[in-house]
Amino acid sequence: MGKVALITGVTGQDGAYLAELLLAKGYDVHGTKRRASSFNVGRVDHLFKEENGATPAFQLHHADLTDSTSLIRLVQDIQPDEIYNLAAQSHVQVSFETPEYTANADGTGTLRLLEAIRLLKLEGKTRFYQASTSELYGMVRETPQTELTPFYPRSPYAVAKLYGYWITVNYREAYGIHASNGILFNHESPIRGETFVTRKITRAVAAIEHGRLNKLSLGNLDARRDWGHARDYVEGMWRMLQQPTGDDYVLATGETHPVREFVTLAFSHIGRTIEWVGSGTEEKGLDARDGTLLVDIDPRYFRPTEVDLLLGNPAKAAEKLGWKATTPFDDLVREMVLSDVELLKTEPVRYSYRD
Ligand code: NDP
Ligand code: GDR
Repeated sequence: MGKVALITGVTGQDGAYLAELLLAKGYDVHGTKRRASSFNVGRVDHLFKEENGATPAFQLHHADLTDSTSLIRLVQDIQPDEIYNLAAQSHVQVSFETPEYTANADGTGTLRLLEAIRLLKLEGKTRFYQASTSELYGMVRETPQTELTPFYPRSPYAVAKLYGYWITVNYREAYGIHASNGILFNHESPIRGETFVTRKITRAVAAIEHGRLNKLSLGNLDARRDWGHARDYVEGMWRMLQQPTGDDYVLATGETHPVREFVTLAFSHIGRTIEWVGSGTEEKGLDARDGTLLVDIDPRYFRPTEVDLLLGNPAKAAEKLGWKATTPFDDLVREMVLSDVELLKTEPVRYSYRD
């Protein structure tokens, strides 16, 4: 019998990559989806297979992290060997607008899953992965950031994730659950959510290339992030749960780049060179050839409190898990731009290349 995994948030970026990885390893994979008024399983559609009457290796179930009963019932039915808790209201800026919901889903939601393991007496069987985040570091205290760097969250999202982090540690220590936190730095891909800055940039660059958009509007160009590829990071999640005991690990590339650099590089892949002029909210990115305005600043996208600099040290994951990020920054940006240029050839025109 192969192993059985439950992935909450399987319809998101990481869920899709992780499901693919686990299916390739012979797991039976169960994922959660939320009821929505439109089709929302596009990222995992290709994982469904006709099984000629046999139980499919990939199955979806309705559940919500804010609904204990749905989680308990699911864990009871599935009896998973591994739970990957990836579900979350994952957008930092949106968390300032929906702080209570974010706390409920991202903070208390983690507790609900851990309690399901405990109530069902699965402490000795079910291993647990919590999607923790470099946003926990928030205000810069030291760089590069390690598992020992103190946390100072700077958004309702990060504060909710702080609860998720510590309740995972607590259930490991109190009840002996094999529970691990992956403190993951930003990771991106061609299926990254369209409102995170990298994908917003690559979609806008593609839209400009196809003549569908004139300019890209962004917020803070000075923020620096340690950006890796999601495919590498889901491998790290799996490796954490294969260890003899639960623990906490940073997954990062060990390189940091400002948003401005991502933009410049992305435009270079459609043959446009950006010349940056002005500063602060007056900064603009012009086409170096003819001065066309390609990038401007919209204060709407600034956050009430910002995380200025993220740079991770993945030495522990390298030593204990044999893990390392394998995708160079340049390759990541190129892959995302080329994918969006291709996608927008056939995507119906959308007027919302912003946000
Ligand atoms: P996405 O936003 O792409 O996916 C989030 C998933 O959670 C989606 O499947 C979403 O469903 C689901 N979800 C949201 N709210 C609920 C809820 N209340 N109940 C059940 N499901 C819910 O995120 P990523 O794949 O990028 O990230 C995965 C996890 O890792 C998240 O927890 C995120 O906070 C964390 N993380 C991500 C990093 C990154 O750089 N990507 C870095 C560090 C941590 P739907 O599709 O219906 O919206
Ligand atoms: P982040 O990702 O907040 O790091 O959280 P995001 O891509 O949203 O922002 C990165 C940085 O870019 C700046 N920025 C903008 N961001 C967005 N979304 N839109 C803009 O127009 C824009 N302009 C500038 C932001 O201010 C920020 O500094 C992601 C999420 O995946 C979290 O779930 C995860 O925990 C962390 O990464 C690690």
